[in-house]
Amino acid sequence: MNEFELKITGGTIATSAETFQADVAVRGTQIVAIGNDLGDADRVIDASGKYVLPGGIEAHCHIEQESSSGIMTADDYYSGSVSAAFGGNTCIVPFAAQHRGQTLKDVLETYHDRASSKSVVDYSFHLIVSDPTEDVLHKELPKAIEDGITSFKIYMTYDRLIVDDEQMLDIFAVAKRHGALTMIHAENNAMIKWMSGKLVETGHDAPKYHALSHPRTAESEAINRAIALAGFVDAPILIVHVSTEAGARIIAEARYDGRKVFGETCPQYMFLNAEQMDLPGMHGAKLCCSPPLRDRASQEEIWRCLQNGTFQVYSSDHAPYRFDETGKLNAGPTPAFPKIANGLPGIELRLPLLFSEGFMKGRITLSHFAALAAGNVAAIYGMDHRKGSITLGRDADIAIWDPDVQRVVNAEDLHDNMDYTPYEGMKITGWPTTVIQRGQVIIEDNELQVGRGAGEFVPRHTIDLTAMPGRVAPELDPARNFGVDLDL
Ligand code: DUC
Ligand code: ZN
Ligand code: ZN
Repeated sequence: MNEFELKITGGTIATSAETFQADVAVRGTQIVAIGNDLGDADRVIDASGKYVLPGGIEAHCHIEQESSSGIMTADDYYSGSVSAAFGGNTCIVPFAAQHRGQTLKDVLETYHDRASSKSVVDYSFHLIVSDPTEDVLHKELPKAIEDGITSFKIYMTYDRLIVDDEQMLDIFAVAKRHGALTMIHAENNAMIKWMSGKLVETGHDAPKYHALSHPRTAESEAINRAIALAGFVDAPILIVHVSTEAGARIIAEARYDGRKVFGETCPQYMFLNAEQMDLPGMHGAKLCCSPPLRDRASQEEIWRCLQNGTFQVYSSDHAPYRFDETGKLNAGPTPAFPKIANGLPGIELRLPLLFSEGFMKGRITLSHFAALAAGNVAAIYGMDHRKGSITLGRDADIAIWDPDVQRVVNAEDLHDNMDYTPYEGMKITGWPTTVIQRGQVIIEDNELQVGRGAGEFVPRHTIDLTAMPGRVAPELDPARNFGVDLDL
């Protein structure tokens, strides 16, 4: 009997912290040795000339989720997770969405059912909270956190999802008390409605006007407000899908001031721009997402904020709606832009795009790539006891990247259930050719090697804020408020 079940030899390993040459050995589901001259293994994978990186964790994706207007995403947990795996991911954290009137218990049961029999990669969920009743706040959220769902998303826009400032404070207080992280879709609802109304009234209702209807200031105003509200109770937040430099700057300043704020951006804000929405007929609908695409200058600014660490998280925001009546054109063949389903696919290309344009072109280091692919997300979302690094004792979740593979993006080659990709025709250098999850090869020779349901639910730990001490507002601090303890 050999000492190890699997050994990966000759590759260059990268973690968020370092890049080095070594072999990696796996026993059972875990990484048990890293070094040279390791013992024999049942199976040896030669990774000479390749990069041995942590399996990606896709922490922002919408899979088998009904939108607030009832449209189901094109991907279920099978196609979504298969597509994620082919793109070098071994774990996904999609949303379990509460629509008003639903209990979180029912929502979570539904999503556990959807995922457990289909997902080929490991998974957790972020809850979307749209109805923060007393029960939700004080019973259901604490229970969900106890069960390992330690993050939830709230919306500052969309009539059926929006929470007001007071509700945000309620949610932040619960998150802080129980060790959870609140993700925020930060856009000013009134500005979007006002602009959309004016544009449609004046006959500007083609898809490309979607980009104008979500002004940059709508994002920066909402980010500023979210940070002020969360900062008041000293709760940790993560601003998702940031699309503007102004928004990024507010996050960077808040972090400098000691606020517990994280930032996320997405490939669409780095690789696409609103000019590309100026297409005949309804084709611009393929690029309608919120926040919207911006201009070319903004693409460069978002790259800079990724390079300088303002964004710790880089996610696809995979929200797959096909270009047909099941998705983008759900409201009819020629809907005005406010009725077009919002979102872009990208779960399979998130990492290849960043590897090719970021690492291969010298914009980020391999370690920074590993951090953005997996390490940062694992630490921020409470999975780093198992995921996110090539480290002894962690799950053997590994993607082997071949820098010599060249591909031209073609929707037909992707494994999601979409009929287009916004990245069609882009040239990509480097691809994850072998993907390993908990020691089992799941992608090899361009083929899926496991069946439905090979993924497992990963309970997450509470949010570690050791390095983000922060402070509550003086009005909430018994040392400075006449001794009032509100016991938040
Ligand atoms: N927000 C998201 O996070 N994804 C898709 C659409 C949206 O508004
Ligand atoms: Zn959002
Ligand atoms: Zn999203």
